[in-house]
Amino acid sequence: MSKILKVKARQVFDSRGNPTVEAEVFTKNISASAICPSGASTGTYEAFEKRDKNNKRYLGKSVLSAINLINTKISKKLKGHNVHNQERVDALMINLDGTRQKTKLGANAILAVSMAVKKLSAKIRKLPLYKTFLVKNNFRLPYPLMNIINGGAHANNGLRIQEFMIRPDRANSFTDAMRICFLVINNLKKIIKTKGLSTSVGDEGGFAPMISNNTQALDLIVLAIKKSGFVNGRDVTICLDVAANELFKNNKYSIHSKNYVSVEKSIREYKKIINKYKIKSIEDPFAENDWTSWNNLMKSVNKVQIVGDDLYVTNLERLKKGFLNLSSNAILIKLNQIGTVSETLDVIKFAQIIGFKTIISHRSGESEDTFIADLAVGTNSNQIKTGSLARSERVAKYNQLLRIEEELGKKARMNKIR
Ligand code: 2PG
Ligand code: MG
Repeated sequence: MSKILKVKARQVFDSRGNPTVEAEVFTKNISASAICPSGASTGTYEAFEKRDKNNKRYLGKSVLSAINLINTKISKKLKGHNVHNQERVDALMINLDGTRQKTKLGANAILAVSMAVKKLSAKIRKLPLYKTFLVKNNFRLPYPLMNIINGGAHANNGLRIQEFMIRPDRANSFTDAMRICFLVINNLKKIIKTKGLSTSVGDEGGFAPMISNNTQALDLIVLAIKKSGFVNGRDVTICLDVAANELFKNNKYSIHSKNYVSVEKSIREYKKIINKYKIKSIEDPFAENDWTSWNNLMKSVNKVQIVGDDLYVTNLERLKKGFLNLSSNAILIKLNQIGTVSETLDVIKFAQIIGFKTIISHRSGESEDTFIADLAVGTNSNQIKTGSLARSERVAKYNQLLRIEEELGKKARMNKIR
């Protein structure tokens, strides 16, 4: 048994330049650290992110109180416990906090420690991190859901939909998947340039041209796929994250244009773009409490992946409700929505038992930490969503997956997309 000696935290910065928590866990001879990410379009039911709202030195955004809690209360609580017993360590922190949404200690404090414990355990056992989750052999590489045009809360171009992504469905290796995405992105860049639009990127590395119409963005992507020599809907498919919480008012939605319209009309519009652009996946098509509309969409479409992000917030109770309500057929997994590694794994296990696809996801505020790349392989998750081929905090995850694929060698297999 390796005993935890202490936990130490420090304030570092995320990809948006905002303060975030890094925790370092120590045994006698060795330590490991992890950095907590942070979202912009967050769901109401997510675990609580603790920030020093009243401390103006960092405009209310510092995480010094969370760090102080790690250095004192959490460190004291975990001292002497077995670093290999992740569930016990996580339970100790959950109980120490004692609230439903981890408001006392902050999920950002708890998660950074939880991830660091997991990494330290792997390091001591001299195992690559991905080998320490659920899967013991027959590892599968996830399909990348690569975000290539940013809108919504992640850009300031006025695009209603937050993320326009591509998925290389016919790729037969992760290396191949990356090459396909690389080609489409480079062609998209050329097309955007020729139109006299800006090729600057948004928070997740996708282009953020000043267009405000969803179909304009979709047309650009279709063209880029074609220019790259691929068939849209077959080799490469278009996937969306609508983040509809942000587009919801008085039971109406402004998804397809600036006007707020009924759910029925929104579904009709969804069906039109699904058919026209051969869209294969839609995340958060409706708001987090609008269970009926989710179910209506599920009943109206065929062979489309419907993904719950803000709807489930990686929370087992909400996932169970969604399953019974037939709300979706896939779940987005974000560690900091729930706040510990153990609870995240419980959700993944349940989702896979009920036949939901699991998609491991980054946050819009990320860091150099590549934990989620290993998590995706270690849970045989079907897809990973971690931004575009731009911004090192996004590319770092893809690079880690390339390393894992190389290490698996002949044993490496892609997951099944269909
Ligand atoms: C999302 C995420 C990640 P954020 O909505 O899926 O892309 O965004 O981290 O801002 O919640
Ligand atoms: Mg989302």
